[in-house]
Amino acid sequence: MFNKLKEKLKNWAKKVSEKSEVIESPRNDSGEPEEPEKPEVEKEPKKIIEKEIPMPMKFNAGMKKYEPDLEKLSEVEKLVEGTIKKDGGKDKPEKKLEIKEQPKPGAKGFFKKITSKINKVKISEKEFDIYAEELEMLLLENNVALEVAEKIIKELKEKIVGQELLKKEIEGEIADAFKEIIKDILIEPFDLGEKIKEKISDQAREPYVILFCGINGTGKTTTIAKIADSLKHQGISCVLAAADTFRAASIEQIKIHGEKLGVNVISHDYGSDPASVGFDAIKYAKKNFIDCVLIDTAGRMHTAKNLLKEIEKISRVCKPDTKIFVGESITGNDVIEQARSFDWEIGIDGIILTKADIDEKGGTALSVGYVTKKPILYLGTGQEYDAIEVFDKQKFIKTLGL
Ligand SMILES: Nc1nc2c(ncn2[C@@H]2O[C@H](COP(=O)(O)OP(=O)(O)O)[C@@H](O)[C@H]2O)c(=O)[nH]1
Ligand SMILES: [Mg+2]
Repeated sequence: MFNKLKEKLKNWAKKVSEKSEVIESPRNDSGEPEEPEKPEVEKEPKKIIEKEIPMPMKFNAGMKKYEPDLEKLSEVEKLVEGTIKKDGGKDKPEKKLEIKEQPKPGAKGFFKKITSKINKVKISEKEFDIYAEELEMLLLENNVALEVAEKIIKELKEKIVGQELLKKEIEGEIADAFKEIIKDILIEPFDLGEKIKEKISDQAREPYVILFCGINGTGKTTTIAKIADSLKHQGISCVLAAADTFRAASIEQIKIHGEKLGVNVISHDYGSDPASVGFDAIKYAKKNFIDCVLIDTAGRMHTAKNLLKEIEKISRVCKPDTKIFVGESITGNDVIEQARSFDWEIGIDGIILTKADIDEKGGTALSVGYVTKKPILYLGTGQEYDAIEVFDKQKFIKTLGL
């Protein structure tokens, strides 16, 4: 789920990090980059004899004392003859013995050498603009709406341009900036179950009515069945209104779900007025103390005027507490246009994005809420009844690998 966007954002941050020039290393008084200082050398350097001289001893484990090894002893004699003068052995070795200078750990120069390796980078505006173009392309390719892509880029620019960042941390800094921006873009969803419980705890005992709308095949009927199942698990009783009287087999489809779930379905004939099906379902719920009415509707093209008028009538007659737009996560910018049309016509309260399980991109989920200013309430993640997730901002951000 959403793997493409996740991968692209990660690659982009990595690229910016790798290509950023190091601008900050220790400088001298005239502002020139300082050469790393050579380590200080001790005045009286320690001399190290690099050539190993074999010990003329053999360990005699049984006797627990050392015995001279005569063969080795003569070897050592030859070696020493070639390196030390015979005048008492006081002179320094000449040829074969090498002297190595040892740096003094903890000295000032040694410390400076380490600090010069801590590279800081500063991304200039010009540099950012080059990367920004690429970022905009990858966001658009992954279904992020143009206005959301522009917002992300503008805010990212404010957050990282001109900042002095440690080179090794730049990728993480960019990811953190993305995280904050996306957190801001996503609208906090409300808890549908809580809203229903709030209303039904009222003395009046009116059922909570939810109207589902969206174009053909987006998953409205399947989603209604999933929600009914989820509400049942929360102790909330439901009745379904088969108000899609338009599409062949739609009434049978919702009846099959009702049977499987043990939930009643109110239906009329094909071609009858969908508003009156919704109205009857509400009447039934009131009479039978059912907590919630879920109204299915016919899929309609968001551009078809008469069908939009029809949903407006259902909404006017049934006065739903919540109107939910159901759209496919995979359709990108189209789904935003659909949501806008339904919002314009009836004023939606929330969004359910279905088929997130087969959406590799993820940009729709990132932008549909921001553009419509309506929260995503659930993500549909498959065809089974439990394949629905409450939309969680933190979880979404994590899914994007941020
Ligand atoms: N993969 C996947 N398929 C889904 C999801 N939701 C619905 N579908 C499938 O989408 C198709 C259309 O669903 P349906 O509920 O009839 O759509 P409607 O025309 O809007 O009522 C069906 O085959 C569903 O099983 C989902 O979240 N993931
Ligand atoms: Mg349907």
